[in-house]
Amino acid sequence: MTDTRPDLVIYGSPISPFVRKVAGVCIAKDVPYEVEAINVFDPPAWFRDISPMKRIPVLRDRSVAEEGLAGTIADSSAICAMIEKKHPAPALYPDDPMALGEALFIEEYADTALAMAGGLGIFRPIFFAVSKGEEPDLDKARQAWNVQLPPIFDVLEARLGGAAFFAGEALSIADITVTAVLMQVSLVAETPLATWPGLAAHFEAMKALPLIAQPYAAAEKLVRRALPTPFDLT
Ligand SMILES: N[C@@H](CCC(=O)N[C@@H](CS)C(=O)NCC(=O)O)C(=O)O
Repeated sequence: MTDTRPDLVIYGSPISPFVRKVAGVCIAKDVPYEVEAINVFDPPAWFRDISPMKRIPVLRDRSVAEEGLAGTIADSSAICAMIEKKHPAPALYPDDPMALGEALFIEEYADTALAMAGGLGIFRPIFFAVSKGEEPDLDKARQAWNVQLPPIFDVLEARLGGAAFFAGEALSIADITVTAVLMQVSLVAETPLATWPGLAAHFEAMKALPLIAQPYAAAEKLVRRALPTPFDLT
């Protein structure tokens, strides 16, 4: 019997924006993948061996090895760059050197500054609490939305400069990463962006793309069980 399983396995959960970023890259390139569930807060021993920082996602390429360290890559940025090399079309990294640098900077900025404020500042204090039946820390979430995020949105608005894409003239890893990470807020809270019209237009356009919408729908299904309605943090 032939093996119909996809080569690429993403270990993690769609609730992670970094898992959704990798899934988005696979969808953009029409590369089959599957997500294998890992609870990163209580992972099996074999997962610790392939995730030195105990983080999701880790990618496995079954065409390289089915188990062990071989054939695995930790960190979403490393994973996405590997998928780009293996499946070059459509390109998600600009050719132009400056545009490439900008795309990689925006990816890093979203993975760090935006993820800290939106993920650690908003998603976790709400979702981790409600999924345990506890009261969410809305003060912390409101502080993140009203104080931590605006200067980050200012940077993104300025970098975008009213364009359709963050780097070069086409969809890139920068657009996918910003949207995947920003949608971590949408999972638990309303995300009004009227103060940043360029970013708002970009966010709306990106959300409509299947490469963003499909992984987000998988996350939303899980999150809505514990939190039927997102909060208003304004
Ligand atoms: N830079 C990493 C970040 C991955 C990351 O922080 N993942 C979170 C889930 S969204 C995680 O695994 N957290 C586990 C923990 O905090 O112990 C990447 O891009 O893959």
